[in-house]
Amino acid sequence: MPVTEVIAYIGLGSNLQDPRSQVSRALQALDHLPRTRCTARSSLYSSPPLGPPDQPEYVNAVACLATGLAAPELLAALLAVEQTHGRVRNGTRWGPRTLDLDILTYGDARIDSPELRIPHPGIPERAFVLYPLAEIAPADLEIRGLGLLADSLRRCPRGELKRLGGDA
Ligand code: A4P
Ligand code: MG
Repeated sequence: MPVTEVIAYIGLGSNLQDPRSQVSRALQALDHLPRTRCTARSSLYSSPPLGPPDQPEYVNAVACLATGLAAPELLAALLAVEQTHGRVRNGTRWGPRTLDLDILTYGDARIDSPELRIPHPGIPERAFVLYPLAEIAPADLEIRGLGLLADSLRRCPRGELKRLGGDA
């Protein structure tokens, strides 16, 4: 048994090969990571692509994990889940993908290496992260170096983000 568990929020995104199913299955996979429990899942959301516009809409969600994995171990486990979902990296930044799993926060850790940046720097301006995160996070969640989630949310219009019906 791990001595301490850390709360980590994970952003999920997909825009290829039945994105809804990719995200739903990935949410289940997160609950099966070693020394990890998924304690909350947001609804699924659809949003237009951030980045190159000539790609399909995304399905996004956020999950809350209680994990005994160290941050680099968690990243390795998430990359392995992406692989089982057929993720192919062709070098295009923000290009289409079957599954993307980002560590948004890991406790109150701040990590700044090329392999791992925590908190994820895109959080404050991404409606597809902020709104699902706010669905499952405490109202007063503070993100290290970025401030209160509630403040980011107020500054970020919902835009074309849509909550999808049905089960995650
Ligand atoms: N990496 C560094 N920090 C992290 C972190 N906190 N979590 C490294 C996960 N990975 C992290 O990622 C490249 C490397 O980032 C990883 O190997 C890891 O070591 P990648 O997934 O191959 O590249 P990427 O995702 O194309 O680039 P990037 O900059 O991570 O993009 P984002 O921020 O993940 O954004 N539009 C909509 N509507 N919805 C989306 O979900 N997602 C993206 C990707 C773009 N547009 C989108 C969406
Ligand atoms: Mg990514």
